[in-house]
Amino acid sequence: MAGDSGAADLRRRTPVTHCLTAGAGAPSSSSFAGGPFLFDPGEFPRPGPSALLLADVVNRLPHCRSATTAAAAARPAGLHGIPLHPAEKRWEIAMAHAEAGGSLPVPNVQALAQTYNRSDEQIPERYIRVEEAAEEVIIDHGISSAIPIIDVSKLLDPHSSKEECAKLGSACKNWGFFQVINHGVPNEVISNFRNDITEFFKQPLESKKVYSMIPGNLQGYGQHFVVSENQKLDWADLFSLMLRPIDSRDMRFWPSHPPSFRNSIDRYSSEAARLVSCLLKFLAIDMGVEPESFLEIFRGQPQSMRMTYYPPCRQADKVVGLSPHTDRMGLTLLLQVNDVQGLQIRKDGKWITINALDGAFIVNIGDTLEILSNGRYKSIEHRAMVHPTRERMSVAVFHAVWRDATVGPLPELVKNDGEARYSSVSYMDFMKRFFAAKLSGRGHVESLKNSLSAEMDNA
Ligand SMILES: O=C(O)CCC(=O)C(=O)O
Repeated sequence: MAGDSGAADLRRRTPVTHCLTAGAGAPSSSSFAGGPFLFDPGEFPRPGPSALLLADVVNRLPHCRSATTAAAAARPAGLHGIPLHPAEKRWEIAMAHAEAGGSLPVPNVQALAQTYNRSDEQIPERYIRVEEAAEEVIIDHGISSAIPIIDVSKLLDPHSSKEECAKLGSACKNWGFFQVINHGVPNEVISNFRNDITEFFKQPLESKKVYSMIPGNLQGYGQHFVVSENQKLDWADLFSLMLRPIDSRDMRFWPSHPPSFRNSIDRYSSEAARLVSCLLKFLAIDMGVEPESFLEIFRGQPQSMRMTYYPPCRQADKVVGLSPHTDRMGLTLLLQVNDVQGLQIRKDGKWITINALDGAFIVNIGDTLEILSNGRYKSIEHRAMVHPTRERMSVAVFHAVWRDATVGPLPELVKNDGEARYSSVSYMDFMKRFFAAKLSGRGHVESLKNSLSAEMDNA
């Protein structure tokens, strides 16, 4: 297990009071995406004047696009190929998170559910989403089972590889979602991880609150994507962690209970990264691009995870567990933690329920991969719904391109297609756009399409 076993307690001992944007002096705050960005100087030692300039620049957000360029010019040489000092690397990672934004604080949903599920009182208005919850859903099991199932052992077998790879490509083009079986991730890794997640959420609220998100930081227990006081809210609590590269891990947020949790997260993370690399290699083959150079875009295998806890809701027909969204990353590996179904994907304008197969992972294409593929693969809108009497848990592990990558169509594909169907932006700009908006269906990826059309119209 990577990491310091006592580090979770550090957070309780070391108050997080130092403000990154304040320069080297006393704590202060600056407003960014709904809150000050606070950080712990002990965890992220200040590397030097160039990074201070970068911090200063972030203080001037929302002009962050040009600011990032200015900061890049002033940054340590590591970005241009010369290795960074570890402190500088951690600083950069902290900056990436800060720039990605934060969320307005909202009530804990598990606690709300305990109160409202026991009374006849209507749940708070901000959670009532009757129209959305009533949108047409196809529950027919025939259609659900039509979601492609990809057999990884067949991908790896020379006799069946070509055929299974074509099936994989077709799944990404027509569905953007598929399930993988015979994936080689040991059962024991999955079941330990599931047990520990279940144990974690079972704890009293006070024990979980130790890991609450810090404003402006995306890790920990709380909520994402709440950008306005009037916004409707999801019936779920989230817990997010950065998993890879290893030095992006902030052990303050890694739960120390149950005691095996850190180890089970670490093992699951390695297995997920291995499986996703394998799938990416076959996607490169399907697209006709060089696998090695395609995998380079995912250098260091940046990986984050979101565990979502959906409490039961007496008025389940009036709430949404997780708003319709697409994933911004490359590939997502989703594991349903218990046997309560709730994932729905939008196909041809209708919601379709997905029945997660026992022992399988659900994999989906994210916005980045849709763009890299120049629109061959589809990042599909999905949402999660809530059960009236049973809790539901899921864990999504997101795999991103490395943070200095450009998110844009692969040149080989543009050449082939005769046009780039999306704008190219730096990964940092891409992240800022994503977090600046609340979860909004395909809005994020469509905006990149539209900006290209607008550029062309203005040309
Ligand atoms: O809970 C689910 O099934 C979906 C989770 C999800 O889409 C996410 O975490 O992004």
